[in-house]
Order: sequence, then C-alpha cells, then structure tokens
Amino acid sequence: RHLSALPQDVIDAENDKLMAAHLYDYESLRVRLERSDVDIETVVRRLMTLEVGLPSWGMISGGTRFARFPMPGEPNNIFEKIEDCAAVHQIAGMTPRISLHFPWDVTYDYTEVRQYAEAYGIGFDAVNSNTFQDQPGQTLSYKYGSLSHTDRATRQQAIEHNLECIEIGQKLGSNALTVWLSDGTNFAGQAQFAETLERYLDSMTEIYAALPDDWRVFLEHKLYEPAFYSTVIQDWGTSILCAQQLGPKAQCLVDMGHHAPNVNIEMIVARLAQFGKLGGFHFNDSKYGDDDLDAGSINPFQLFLIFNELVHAEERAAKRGAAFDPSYMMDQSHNVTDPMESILNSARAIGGAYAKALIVDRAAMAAYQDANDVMMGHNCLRLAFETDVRPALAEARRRKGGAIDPMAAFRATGYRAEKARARQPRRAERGGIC
Ligand code: AOS
Ligand code: ZN
Ligand code: ZN
Ligand code: ZN
Repeated sequence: RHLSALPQDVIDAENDKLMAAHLYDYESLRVRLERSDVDIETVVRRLMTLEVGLPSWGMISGGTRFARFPMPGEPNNIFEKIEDCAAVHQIAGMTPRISLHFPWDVTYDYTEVRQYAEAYGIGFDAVNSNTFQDQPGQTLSYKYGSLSHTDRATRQQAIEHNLECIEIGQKLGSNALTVWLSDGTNFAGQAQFAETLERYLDSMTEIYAALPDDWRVFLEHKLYEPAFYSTVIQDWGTSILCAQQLGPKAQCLVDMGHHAPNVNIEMIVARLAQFGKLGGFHFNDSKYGDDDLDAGSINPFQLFLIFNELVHAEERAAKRGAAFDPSYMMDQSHNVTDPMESILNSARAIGGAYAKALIVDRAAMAAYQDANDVMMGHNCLRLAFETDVRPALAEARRRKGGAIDPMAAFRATGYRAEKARARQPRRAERGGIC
C-alpha cells in the first residue's frame, strides 16, 4: 500500500456516478471491436502496461523568454513535485516516474527524496543534465559551448556535471541519463562542424564509460534554439551516428518538437527502431517549433502514427526475440493551464494514440500493401484512428484505481485549491524556454 496524494474516496465516488454510462460505452466498444476480431480485454491489458515519465520541470507553470505566470498552489521543491506526480498517477494510472533535471532539482539528501517518492509509489525516470546555462558560482562559462567547447577545461567541467548526474541517478534508482546539448553557433564561420562534433564525441565517450551496466544514455537532438545557425546534435542522423559510435548503451531520444516543420517524425521513429537505436521520447505537441504544448493537442493524428510505428516495431522485435522498450517521457511547458490538468489530458492523448494503434488490423493492412491497394491500406489506419477508444482507456485507468473521467475527478478533489492554501507562493520570475 502506498500513500495517496489524493483522497481515493473522492475518485471512487466520481467513478460511481459515471459507472452505468461507462459500462454501457465499454460494452458498445467491445461489440464494435469484436466485429473486427479485436479483443477489448487484450487492448485494456496492454494499455495498463503503458508508462510515461513526467518532467519535474513540467510540474510548475512554464514560461517563455518573456514571462512566466506562476499559479497559486504550484510545487516549490522536489518533494511537492513528487507529490503532484503521485496525484496525477493516482488518477491516470500511467505516470509512475518523475524525470529529474540537474541542477534545477539539486537537493541535499537524495536518500530522503527516494524514500519520499517510494512511499507514494513513484520512481525515477532518466536524469537530465544541464550544460545550457551557467549556474551561480560556476567556474567556466557555457556561453560558447559545453561538451563541445574549444576549451578543454570547460569540456571537463561539463563532463563532470554529467558524471555527477549519473551518480545522483544511481542514488535515486534511475537507469538512464538524457543529454540534450544546446551547443551550436549563431554565425557561419563561428566554428568548424567536424571538429566540434569530434570534441563532443570525445566528451561523450568519457560519460559513456561511467555508465553503470544497466544504464542507457539518451542523445536528444534538436535542430535549433538556442543556437540559430547550427546545432551540434541537430537531427536524428547526427544522433544515430553518435549513438552508433558510442556503443550499445547509447540511443536516440525523439522530442516531438525538435524537428523542422513537416518532417515525417513517425518515419524517423521507424528508422531508429529498425536499427535498435530508439531510446525514448519526449512527448509534447507543436505548431511552429519546440512549442512544448500538450501531447495530442495540435496533431493527434501524428501521435497516432508514431504509436502505429511503435506497435509495429514491437511486433518486429518480438518476432526476432529482441527487446524493444523505449522510454516514454513527457516534455511539456504549461503556460496557461494547470500543469496537472495538462498532464492528465496529455496522458489521455498518449494512451488514446496507443489504444488506436493497438486496434489497427495489421494483417489486413499487410495484405492491402502487398496488393498495392492504396486506399484500403490507408483506411486500415484511418478507421482505427477514427474509433472512439475512450471507454477502453477509462477502463484501464479504473482497474488501476484511477478515474473514469480524469478531469472531473481531479477537480472534485479540490487538490490545487488546497495546495494554494498550504504551499508558499513562488515569486514571479523570468521563465526559461526548454
Ligand atoms: C530542450 O529543448 C529539450 O527539450 C530538453 O529536453 C530539455 O532538457 C528540457 O526541456 C528541460 O530543460
Ligand atoms: Zn525534450
Ligand atoms: Zn522543450
Ligand atoms: Zn525541447
């Protein structure tokens, strides 16, 4: 038994109100899926295995380079972030881990943090290093780069920070390090592409060597920002080349907002999976760039197509007896919504995309593809995408003690209002974009 962040009786009472309607909807979906030979129980069971890590930095109101508008009752420290994470997990049933970020989450006693999280049944996802800003008292500046800096001592400082992240991660029971590198240039002629990448690889080789046996390192690419002319790890091509050179523990991480407009992200997913280099995701959504909007809020079809590739890759791996377990995390910035509500909605979108991918008639699709029946092949995806899978998702949540209607249950608990009374307000500050 774990501590509950939310009163379970309130969630149960909300579920009681919706139960009759839920059973009716569930039965209709069961019958509908049965007609296409899909067993709803199998879908629900697989949905119950879906796990997505939450970003510690996404538990507070985000911001832009212009402003941040904090909300009353948001968490002030790592403990309060864990508590919010536990509350979300209690309702959604699919967010059992928090992904910490250093030095933002630096604290004095990681054993205490771990015990606190364990009491709530929360674990630790990949730890994230930060060499994209200077910290107070830092000896050498990252203004011109970190792991790829021209100066050896600055590179060393950035390496040591990553090594420290691994050490902290071990104390917490995490098993991966995510390295997003902001290094790059704003001007042609500012640096040499080849030598810069060489220096990055040398630095990463040292970090890689410090990884415990059961750890992975995720290389997170991003085409631009904060560097606007060139970025060292700018795309999945550079990312997979580096991951291949570093070794089997190095894999690529796909943040959905880190691509040029109109790039076929699901195809990148397929490519990385085919070569065993798909490490994980930062789920979010975007309209223009690295917008970090809620997953599924702009382009839910894209999210579905990504999960379609993931399910396919999982089946391909199973045929070869190979492991396939990309690490799913959210990386969102909640500027105008309650972060917990945004995360609940995002979890619903991610779970929904997975459910829809699970009901695709893959045998029929393969036959249509072989026969070059374009329209019918396409419709295998379209029909799955157009299916309302919410009852299956609600059932998966309910069986884990979560809510049939996440938003209604969360609001019924009055959690945020209660925290607004209990927690110290944060001061308004300039927000970073991340
Ligand atoms: C930055 O754009 C990336 O998405 C990173 O994942 C970053 O480390 C994270 O947003 C926290 O700053
Ligand atoms: Zn990210
Ligand atoms: Zn971001
Ligand atoms: Zn990003």
